[in-house]
Amino acid sequence: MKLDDQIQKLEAGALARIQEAIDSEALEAVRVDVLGRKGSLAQISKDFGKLTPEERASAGKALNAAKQALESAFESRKQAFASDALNQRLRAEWVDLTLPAPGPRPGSLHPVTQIQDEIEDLFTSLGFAVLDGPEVETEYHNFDALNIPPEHPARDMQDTFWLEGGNLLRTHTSPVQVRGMEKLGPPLRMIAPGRAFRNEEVDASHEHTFYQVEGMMVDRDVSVAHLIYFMKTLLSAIFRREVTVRLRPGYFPFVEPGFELDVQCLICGGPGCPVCKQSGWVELLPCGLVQPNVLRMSGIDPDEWGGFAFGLGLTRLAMMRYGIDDIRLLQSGDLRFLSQF
Ligand code: FA5
Repeated sequence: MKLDDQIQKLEAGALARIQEAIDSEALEAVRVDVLGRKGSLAQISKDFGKLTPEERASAGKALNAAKQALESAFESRKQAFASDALNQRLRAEWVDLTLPAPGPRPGSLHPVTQIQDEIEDLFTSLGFAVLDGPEVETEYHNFDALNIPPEHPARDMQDTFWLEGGNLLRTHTSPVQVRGMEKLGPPLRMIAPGRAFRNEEVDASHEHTFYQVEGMMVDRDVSVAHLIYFMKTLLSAIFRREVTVRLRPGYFPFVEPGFELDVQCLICGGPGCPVCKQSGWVELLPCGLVQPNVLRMSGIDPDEWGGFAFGLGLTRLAMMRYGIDDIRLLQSGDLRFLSQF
């Protein structure tokens, strides 16, 4: 076969292979095979030496024409693959700019904050002031002024985080009673919600950091009847249903007589669970009539004035109200838990 004819045949075969290539890798393989340094066109040009000058001129022309035709066929096929790939990517990564933006994720108040707000609303409607006190307290306000002098065994009732310089992290909100009496004097109605800290083992119902609400009323002729009235009002406002409570004697040096108000465990309903330590009851609301020494130490004459005080376990109240069976969830920061409220 004449070299010109061979070139034409090679060109036709290569054009067909270019069209049949299924992707850019297959196309590149055909290009190397045909147009590469050791490709079929290069092989053919090796035979030019055997030709007459006329034949060589004609074959050279045919070779150049074939080379140009093949190069342009490669180029247009390559571009077709590139634009296919681009279209595919555009389809996959298409963004509808007309869609409305996702709205802000709504937050909600922490369950303890929700109940604290309700308690504040209730007591302000009953004429109580809402007071705040420092979390880093003096030994005097946390213990001495509450009739718990140094060496008093009642100091061991609350494991204390002592700080350098004799201060401490308050173990209860009761020091705010003292600050309230010092600042406002009698007659006095106040509550003080806030954090308390104890250096104790953490379990389903005990945290090292938890919330209490202190309450105090100082006036003339305050009796246990007043105390019970306010405790009942508080519990029915919070639970909005019948809850079983029991009142038993309780010892706190700053009240006399002192009581423990327990609520029947709303997690298990009574038979016992880890939250109520299998007892069926949860300590929620210790309270009592203010010990005369406490009034006296804050400059109030106990012969003229009397009072009641209580220290509600706010974190435990939140557990009872919402049926939370582990106190540690409340400060876990776990959004799966918190977003339920
Ligand atoms: C007191 O802290 C007294 N200051 C309360 C008081 C005030 C009595 C005024 C009389 C007059 P107590 O240690 O029992 O008492 O704690 C009060 C409440 O806080 C408990 O009933 C409980 O509900 C809650 N509490 C105590 N320790 C923890 C803890 N580690 N984790 C969660 N809640 C706790």
